[in-house]
Amino acid sequence: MKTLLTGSEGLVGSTIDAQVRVCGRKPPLPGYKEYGRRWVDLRIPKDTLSLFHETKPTHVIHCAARVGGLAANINHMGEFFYDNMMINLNVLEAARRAKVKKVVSFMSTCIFPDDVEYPITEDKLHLGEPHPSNYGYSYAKRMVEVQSRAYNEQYGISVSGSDVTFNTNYITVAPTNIYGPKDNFELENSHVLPALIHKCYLAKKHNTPFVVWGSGKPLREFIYSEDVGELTQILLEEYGESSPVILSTSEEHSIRDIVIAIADAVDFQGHIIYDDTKPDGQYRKPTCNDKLMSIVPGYKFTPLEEGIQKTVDWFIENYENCRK
Ligand code: GFB
Repeated sequence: MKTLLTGSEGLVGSTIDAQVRVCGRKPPLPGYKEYGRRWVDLRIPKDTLSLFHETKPTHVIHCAARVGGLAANINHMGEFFYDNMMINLNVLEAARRAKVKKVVSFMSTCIFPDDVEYPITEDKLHLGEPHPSNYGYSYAKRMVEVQSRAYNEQYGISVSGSDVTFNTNYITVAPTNIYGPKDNFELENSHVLPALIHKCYLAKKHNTPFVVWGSGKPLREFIYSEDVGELTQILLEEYGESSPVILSTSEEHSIRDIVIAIADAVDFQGHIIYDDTKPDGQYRKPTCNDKLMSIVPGYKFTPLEEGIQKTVDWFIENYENCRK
């Protein structure tokens, strides 16, 4: 099994990279010809094809994407659509041409319809418009599920006489809000949890108020990056259906709950302000994780307080060099 990991520098990719042996980005792995590490622009078809031609993986964990929080999605709607469409089209087509058996591609729970009966389940993916704050990203990500399903249908199995060959078995996962060490902690364009950790750290350092966007009332489900890494490996090896799997704790927390947990973890005693000139975005997107739990019964998720403390400790320890 030779696994190519795309997006290995990102939050999920770097976590998985630390957890599993991957090829295609580290020279050399035992039993694998030396392959120099180079950054590949996966939006360019020929560069993506040559990456697969050179690394010849049997499996792909496809984490690479153009991602960002609420503000980034609102301000870069067209780029988020184009970049993610090109990355996904190129990676899956290059995988197919390189005869890759298994690909697991990442979507997200924010791409599900905004007006849908809750809780969100995998079968509701295409039952309506995504939230207006991130429809560019959402439609591009939904297409990776369509492309995976279409490839499995056309190329999945080939029969000649009595011989049956299993070819593409491409699956998709839809994690809820992922957080953890090695995230992007940039103040304007990152996701809520890392952005608030950075803001709380600066508020404590400069004795200024800790400013939170919106009302703090919206609800979110959070999953720790190391749990996503473990679950992805299990699904890569044990799950083979075309329909997606939601990766979620299915535990909702208000933004205010998160603010309090972060203030505790940073030991911030100062003033907290909710800036209602900033958007709340989607009010909630509660998910049902029954399908995931049927595949990994009894899986123990990292408790939110523990994950936040680990992330805060990592951020403070790596403040000089982390993405911020
Ligand atoms: O992670 P986030 O930016 O995006 O969270 P989504 C936005 C929520 O956090 C809104 C509140 O309710 C914001 O009002 N919030 C409060 C903040 N303070 C801040 C802050 O300083 N920064 C940010 N960013 N938010 C994401 C998608 O949607 O869902 C991702 O953008 C991904 O691509 C993820 O799919 C699952 O949670 O709204």
